[in-house]
Amino acid sequence: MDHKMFCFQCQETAGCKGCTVSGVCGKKPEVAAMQDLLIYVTKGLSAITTALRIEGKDVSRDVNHQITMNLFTTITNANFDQEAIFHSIRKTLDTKNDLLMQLDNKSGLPEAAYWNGEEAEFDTKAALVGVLATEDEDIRSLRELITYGLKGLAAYMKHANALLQDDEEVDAFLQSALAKTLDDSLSLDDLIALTLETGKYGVSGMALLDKANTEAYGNPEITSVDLGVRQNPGILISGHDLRDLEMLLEQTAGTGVDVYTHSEMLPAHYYPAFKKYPHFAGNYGNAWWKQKEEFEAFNGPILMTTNCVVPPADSYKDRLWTTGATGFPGCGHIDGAYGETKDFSPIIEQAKHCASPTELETGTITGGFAHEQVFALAGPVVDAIKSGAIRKFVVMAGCDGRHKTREYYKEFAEKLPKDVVILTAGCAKYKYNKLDLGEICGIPRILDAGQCNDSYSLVLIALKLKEIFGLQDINDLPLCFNIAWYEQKAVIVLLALLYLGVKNIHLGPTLPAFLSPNVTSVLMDNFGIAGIGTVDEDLELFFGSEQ
Ligand code: SF4
Ligand code: SF3
Repeated sequence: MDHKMFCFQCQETAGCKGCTVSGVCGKKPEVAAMQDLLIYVTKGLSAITTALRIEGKDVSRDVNHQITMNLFTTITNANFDQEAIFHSIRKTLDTKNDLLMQLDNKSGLPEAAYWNGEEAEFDTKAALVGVLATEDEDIRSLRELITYGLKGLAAYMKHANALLQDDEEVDAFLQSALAKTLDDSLSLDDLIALTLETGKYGVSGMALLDKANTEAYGNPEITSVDLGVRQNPGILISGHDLRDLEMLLEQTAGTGVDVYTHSEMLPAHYYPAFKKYPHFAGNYGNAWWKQKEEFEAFNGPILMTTNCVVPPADSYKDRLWTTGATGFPGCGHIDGAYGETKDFSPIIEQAKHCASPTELETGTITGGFAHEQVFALAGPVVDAIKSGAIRKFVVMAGCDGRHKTREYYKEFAEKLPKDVVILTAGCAKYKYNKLDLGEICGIPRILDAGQCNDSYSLVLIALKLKEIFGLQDINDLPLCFNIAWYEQKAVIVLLALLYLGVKNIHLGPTLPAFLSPNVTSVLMDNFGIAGIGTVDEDLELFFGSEQ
């Protein structure tokens, strides 16, 4: 079948409008179609689980996990494997049929709850249920904004689940909100309220993940991370899943194979629990979008635990492995159910026959400024603010990406007034984390809290400062937000910030294509959301003309 696609969920969408022929990310139309259908049946399943809860019936943990896994699978740069997505649809239809039979009152269920097509019908159905199935552009915009936020939330829940932490209340909300995106009776105002409620649960999801990570691995602490390489062969681990890293470190211990982090796995070095592994070597390379050249040079196997996968070159495709929600056709995939120990031995065996990594750079970078570590530094930080040595903080969290316009963030960091400190989290930091921006009273001018989900740490830090300074409103702090976004995890971070009442967030390098003009106006009028201008204009806007 000839596939037409429409996807506009990420910042790099074609022409800032939508990918219609093939994804800029490399997603093919047939994969996009299966992702659309997977979202549709997952929404149908969520309508059933929501109705079951209303009848006072339990929804199992496995079903909650199936739903979050389905959403995670459709995040930008997670899964390019049509077969794998096809199986997830099949499995979801089976679960849906089982649960439908348990429901007494089926009135009011959407068509997606009933649809149970044969595999031969998947393509035809997919073409009818994509983003454009909602005709009104404002309703579509809000439905997608909510859905993308829920995808980000699902990803964070999945990471917490991997550490055996669950929150039924978050799953119940996530499913009811998914179901509501199919409900034609909801008005624009209802959907705006649901958007903010999604942000509220975004905070809960990030809090759960923070608890899961810190209970399992300790509180991040200031750490200097090596950027160079050693002599042994290595395995490069990328993505966000710390439990996968732990299993890999356990299984590589004593094998003569070193483990290096890549992109969003860098902050793993900040956790005390991972410091006990002498073969945990350092961080290799940069943000996700440079992986073609960097994975080539690494020489050993690469394990992608989550987004962002870039479709690999043939030269290293046999060294690229996926696990969890990720997948790429032709690459090895390591399975592992909830609570199971994954078997990474095929990757370790492959590594033993590979050359050691080619050195890309040398030196170190410093990070680990998550909430507890910054609270421990509260005295000097508060003194520096009171004395005027630190004039302002700028939150530059979020995502990196390949587009040239993102050079803005490097230049912005370089030109910042010398009394301004950057708070960061997520892979956005790779635009400036290797610059020497110096220190203020011993406090580095770039404070990296960790992964994108650790934006939660930045919020806790802001709330602590608010308390210390006795302020009523978070917006009265000497703090501004200049956030870079790319995929749907950044959407839930943004919604969480809006829910917490943060105003005047600047979002770049472009505003999301899925925000219609009217929805954009609502966000601008109520929250002061804005795009970015030139570096000089924005520096003046944030810090005044004297800078
Ligand atoms: Fe296009 Fe982004 Fe969708 Fe990929 S995820 S198809 S680049 S909008
Ligand atoms: Fe980066 Fe993909 Fe978003 Fe977790 S790894 S921040 S883009």
